[in-house]
Amino acid sequence: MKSGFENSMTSEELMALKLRLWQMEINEDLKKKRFKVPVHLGLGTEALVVAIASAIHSGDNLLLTHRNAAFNLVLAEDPRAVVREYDGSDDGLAFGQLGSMNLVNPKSGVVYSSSILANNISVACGCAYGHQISQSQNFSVVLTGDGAMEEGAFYEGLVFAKSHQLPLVIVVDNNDYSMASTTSERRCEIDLLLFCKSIGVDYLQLSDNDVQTYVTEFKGLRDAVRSSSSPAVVEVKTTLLNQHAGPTPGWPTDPMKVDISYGLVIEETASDPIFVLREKYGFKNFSKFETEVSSAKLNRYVG
Ligand SMILES: Cc1ncc(C[n+]2csc(CCOP(=O)(O)OP(=O)(O)O)c2C)c(N)n1
Ligand SMILES: [Mg+2]
Repeated sequence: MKSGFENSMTSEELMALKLRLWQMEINEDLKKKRFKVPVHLGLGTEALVVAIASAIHSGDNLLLTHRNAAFNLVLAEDPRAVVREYDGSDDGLAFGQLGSMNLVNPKSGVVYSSSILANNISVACGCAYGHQISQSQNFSVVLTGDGAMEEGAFYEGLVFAKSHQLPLVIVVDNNDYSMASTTSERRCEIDLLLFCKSIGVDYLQLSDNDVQTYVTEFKGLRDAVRSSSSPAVVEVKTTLLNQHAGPTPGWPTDPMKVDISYGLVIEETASDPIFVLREKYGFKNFSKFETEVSSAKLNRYVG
């Protein structure tokens, strides 16, 4: 819904725009088969990613999945170091040694990323246990997906975290897809609210793709988890606007089309957090912000 066309975006909203731009630039690189590693972009997850990045403090731990590109782009001191990592360059974020799916950046809080579904949840429990034992004021955030939550480690981790009252937030990025299958094609529904309730874990669902709402919620969650000394689950409904991995479109007749020359909005629905921003600020203001962030281009795309 339009809210009166404010004149300036918040820093987090501008960051979401930049993140969209960077991911679209990388998508153009992927179309040209630039990288030897498979990159899992998160077009459509910008609100979630920026909110988590803005909520974590120094000393907090962030544990990611194969779909870590957007997080690493936002959290790196220089997002170009992420691209250099995909190039396998020794001046990449991890000296060209980690590539994409396992990319970490401990300086920014990204202590672990795993391509093995749900294995990061067990590791996150260890991190949160560490905060508790050392009596630090930090917490840990672990990302998982609607596919990864089918793994046993998801349930074991949640029960362990609750049993030990760990300062841990488990974020389910629910895009309704695990590779090419939708949730209903592969399993029964899992009512996460009910499951969390059954073991006394707080549950929150986010779905409106509004960057600022997500920022407020994640910042509040950090305080809540720290003060209650109890884990929480956040299920975020997202729409992945790119293919599982690699370029979009992925083949000549692919119905999903992403092209940087069309501008930063990919889908004109509330499924696209960048469209939500355009609705909030109005077309004219949005075009101004789009121009403003173009100076932050990774400069790798030659049109
Ligand atoms: C234990 C394990 N099983 C299977 C795979 C193969 N695999 C890689 S990504 C993926 C889909 C994951 O879906 P989801 O957790 O929803 O994340 P999304 O890709 O949608 O972000 C699968 C099945 C794997 N990496 N690890
Ligand atoms: Mg998924």
